[in-house]
Amino acid sequence: MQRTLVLLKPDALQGGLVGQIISRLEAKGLKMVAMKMIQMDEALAKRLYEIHKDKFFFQGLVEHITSSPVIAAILEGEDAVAVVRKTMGETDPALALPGTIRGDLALDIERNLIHGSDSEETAQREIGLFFSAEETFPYNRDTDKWIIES
Ligand code: 3AN
Repeated sequence: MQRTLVLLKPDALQGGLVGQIISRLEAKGLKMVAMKMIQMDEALAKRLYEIHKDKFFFQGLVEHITSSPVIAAILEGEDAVAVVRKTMGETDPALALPGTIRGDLALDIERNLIHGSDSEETAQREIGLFFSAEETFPYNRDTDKWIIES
């Protein structure tokens, strides 16, 4: 089982899209093992996006992600990193396929609603930025046998 970090960005909250986005990830079968609302500060935003620190859009990215609270969650499942990325769709909502979160609900690359870790290694680092072990809740889901063949 793999874990990945998801952030519903300020545009998701402000647009009233949190429920729809979570609903898609839940319906896919991914298990939520942590979730909270957090107001990110500049230092946390810069750590999250440090890989983009030399890009032209870095300042706008930091300003946007700190402009309003976000919802942070850890999702668990087989290939959770790749599955979340597929469900999110391409970074640029104009290129994201219909049926994906960004393809259906977003229009602008700087307002693309959701962040999802891009590899297992990144996921571990990003989960550590947002959650302590005590904030994570492993539990059994009785429906798992109907979602996953073991
Ligand atoms: P993703 O969110 O699909 O993993 P990344 O990690 O390449 O995409 O980019 C992180 C964020 O930076 C994106 N979600 C988007 O908000 C912003 N971003 C990426 N590329 C561009 C770009 N060319 N112009 C403006 N913003 C961008």
